[in-house]
Amino acid sequence: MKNSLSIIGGIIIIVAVAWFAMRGDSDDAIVPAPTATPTVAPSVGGLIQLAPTDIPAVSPSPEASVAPAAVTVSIDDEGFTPATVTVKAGTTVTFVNNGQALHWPASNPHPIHTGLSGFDARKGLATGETFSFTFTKAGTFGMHDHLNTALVGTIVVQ
Ligand SMILES: [Cu+2]
Repeated sequence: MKNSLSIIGGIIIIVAVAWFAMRGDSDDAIVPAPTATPTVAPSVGGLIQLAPTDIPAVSPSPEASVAPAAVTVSIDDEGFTPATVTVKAGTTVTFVNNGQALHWPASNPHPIHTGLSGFDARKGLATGETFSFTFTKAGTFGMHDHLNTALVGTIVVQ
């Protein structure tokens, strides 16, 4: 009993001394401490310098893959090929008669052809003959063979 009391008393004394000592240390350390913690972050610069190795290879010019500004559409006795043509505004489309009969490509509606002003061959094309039209107005335009209205197609201008 006496031993345990003295042990407890010793512990209390040690703790008290330690607390007092630490308190004293911290009081003394308050002045120098702030100067030790500030600005420490220049190592980030090292990471930034690693970045150049990640630069990808030079990519091919996207302009190189732009669709040609001239497209040919065949009209024969079966119809338009292709029946649906998608072009960018400003594209000139040349219609060529690859059939035996006369073919007359024109804008819908038949027979007035007012869907797209100017898109009208104004005559039947003989075999091998062509009619060209430059599509400048964006939209979707129906077309047909004015001499055989069963032959139809679509021009999509983007
Ligand atoms: Cu017509």
